[in-house]
Amino acid sequence: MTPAGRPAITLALSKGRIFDETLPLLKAAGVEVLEDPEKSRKLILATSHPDVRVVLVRASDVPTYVQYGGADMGVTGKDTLIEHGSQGLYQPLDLQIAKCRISVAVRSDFDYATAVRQGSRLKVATKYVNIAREFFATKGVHVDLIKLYGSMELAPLTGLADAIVDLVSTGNTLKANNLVEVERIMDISSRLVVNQAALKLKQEPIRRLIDVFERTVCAAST
Ligand code: PRT
Ligand code: MG
Repeated sequence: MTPAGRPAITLALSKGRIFDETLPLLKAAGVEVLEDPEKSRKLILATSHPDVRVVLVRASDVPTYVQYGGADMGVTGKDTLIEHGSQGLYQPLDLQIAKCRISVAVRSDFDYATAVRQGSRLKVATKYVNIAREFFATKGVHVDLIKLYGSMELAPLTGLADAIVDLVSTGNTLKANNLVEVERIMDISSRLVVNQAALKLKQEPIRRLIDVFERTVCAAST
């Protein structure tokens, strides 16, 4: 509760692109974050709105925080939601931010099409094992999945894997590492997620934020 007796709202964000791209939406709702996460070491950031605070968590931890009520709301990539599962999360809005795609990439000298046609078993390194498993199963391609937590681009260069499943935005990282995108699995953007109990208990302030975000997203896309 705030000193005024109103329910406070905690919003979980991850540092970097999600934080940066959520700021204009907050601003439209009259909420300014009072500290720069790149400069401060604080994990709880006050805002200009006495009832709203921001907590900084790892991108892949946002759904967990919101699911268990450590935060009332959060912003998280569709990739993270699919990989993590979205049980118990209300997803009212696609915010159309932090856009990218999830793709399959291989070394430019690797003949992916022939390997697939011949039914070869592929070694695939990824952070997104569930998305990759589902994609290759649907395609009827046999894969050995290798779970990594970062720098996926390195795997084909070192012989750890034939292919990677990773996020691509400009494609510059692939190009710099002599990799090529051979399949586009799905387009990704970030969603607003809300704890279902919080939505009932703090309905009014949460609805108000959702409404402003929705209007701002709509205005930006027209
Ligand atoms: O970095 P950390 O391990 O802490 O966590 P994270 O990688 O999960 O977080 P973060 O902040 O990097 O990404 C959060 C979310 O942003 C992701 O879950 C996506 O929904 C979204 N997003 C949008 C992206 C990108 N674009 C993106 N380009 N996330 C990661 N990337 C990576 C990409 O994988 C590549 O390695 O950025 C690199 C550069 O991409 P190019 O193609 O522009 O060169
Ligand atoms: Mg990252």
